[in-house]
Amino acid sequence: MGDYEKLLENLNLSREEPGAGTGSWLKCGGKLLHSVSPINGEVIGGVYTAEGEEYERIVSVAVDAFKEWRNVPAPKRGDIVRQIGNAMRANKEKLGSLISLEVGKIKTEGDGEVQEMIDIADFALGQSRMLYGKTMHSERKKHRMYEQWHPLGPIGVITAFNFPVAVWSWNAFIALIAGNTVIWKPSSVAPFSAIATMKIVWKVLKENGLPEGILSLLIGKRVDIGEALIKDDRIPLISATGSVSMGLHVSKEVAARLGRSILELGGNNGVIVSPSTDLDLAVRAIVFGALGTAGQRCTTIRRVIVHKEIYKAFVEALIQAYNRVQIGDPFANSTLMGPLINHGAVTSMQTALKKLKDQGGRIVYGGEVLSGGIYNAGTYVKPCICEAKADYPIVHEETFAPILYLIQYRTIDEAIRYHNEVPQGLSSAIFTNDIRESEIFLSHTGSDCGIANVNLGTSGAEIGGAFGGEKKTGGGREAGSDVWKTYMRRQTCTINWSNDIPLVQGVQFDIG
Ligand code: UN1
Repeated sequence: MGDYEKLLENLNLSREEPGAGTGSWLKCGGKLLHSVSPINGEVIGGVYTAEGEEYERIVSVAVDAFKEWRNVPAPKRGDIVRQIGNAMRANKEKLGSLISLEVGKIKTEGDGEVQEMIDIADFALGQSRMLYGKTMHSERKKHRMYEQWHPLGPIGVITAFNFPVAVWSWNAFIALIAGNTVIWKPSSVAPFSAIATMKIVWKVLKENGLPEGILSLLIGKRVDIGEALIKDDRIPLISATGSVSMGLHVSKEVAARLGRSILELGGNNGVIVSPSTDLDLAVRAIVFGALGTAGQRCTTIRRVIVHKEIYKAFVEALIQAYNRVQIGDPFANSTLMGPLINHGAVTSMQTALKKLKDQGGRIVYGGEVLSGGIYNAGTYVKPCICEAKADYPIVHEETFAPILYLIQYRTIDEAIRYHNEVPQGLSSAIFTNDIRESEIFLSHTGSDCGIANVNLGTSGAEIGGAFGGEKKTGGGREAGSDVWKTYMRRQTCTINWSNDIPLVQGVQFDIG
């Protein structure tokens, strides 16, 4: 896993860092939070957590900064994001390594996560010149009507461990070009990735003579800091990524103050494998979809609904492919799957497998916790392939681990019914060479997810589209397309340039 002390040094990180700041660091009164690498269980360093006093300071500085930042013309805001993207380019290798070290994803995925930040920075730069509003023809003579988009305010972004920095950037860079300031509460499992990112972006903001509070960081306990953030009336929008139970709580609290929220919660993504498919292509895509990030993406493939006719051939090909996947040090070139995030994740994988067996399912490959050498960290598992029925309760749950449930089907209608039967609705795919099946899948009676793909897996979405899903996934959308609108305040304007006051809807109100 290389010389990580050197890595920290190259990213200007010390072994102990404060966990809150607005452009410079605050002295934090809270406990020291240790960041532990899942690769070998070693402590990377400690972060002092924020408490109430630091929280107040962060929010008030972000509120003040908003008043200045909203006056910077949108294309100029885009230029700042362009410079941030370039700073990410310059730091891609180092930051990618830190992400791999802290959350255990393989190095190419760690670097890929930084690339995702660069991509959204480029997108946001273009979007900064395209915050278009519509014009309408007024029904009244000599009146003009149009809509415009204004900045919203300081926004709160809560992110999960599995994409410790990219998901922040989808939100932050779009929020920035929209004229908002951003307060980020990252996962407490990946604080160093967040701190390193802040150090890179603050440098750019400082070089441009911008005030503090445009991009802030707040690492602290969910019970105090997280709760304060979601309940705070000064923060008109909260964007949160994480579990369904977390999302339910956030949405209730934000709705209770009539705030706006963007929720990107659990996925339980299914793919349908039709008899017409190119089996080799399907298997290759499914292995990446199921085992990329060790099955810890919200877009991970968890269910494969396979036609009965090709089931046997599919399972054999899949097992052969799983056998070729090397599990181990995420920094080794040959490794395709690193560790799970921590022992808790290993335990919940084992619990899910026990439930599967109790409910009548069968493990056909893997599932065990690995030991010996690097595996002694206790975070490495053999990925698991299981036979299941679509209606098992465990199949309807999202377990954040490399467990793949195989379900057989006979007709395309049955396959789609199985597919849509789970409470979550993030991402989906069909592997088919039959154009009618693919159109059924993409139609309004087909997949009920926010993302629907043909002949590729459910994960690895590009930033250019809107990212998010339906049902218990929360309904939020982040990243590309016209998602920027959620981060802005729409205003409809009517201008009367006549000498009369004509009223609409036939209302007469003549005061003589
Ligand atoms: C997540 O797991 O929360 O589509 C985000 C993907 C990545 C993002 C995943 N681009 O798999």
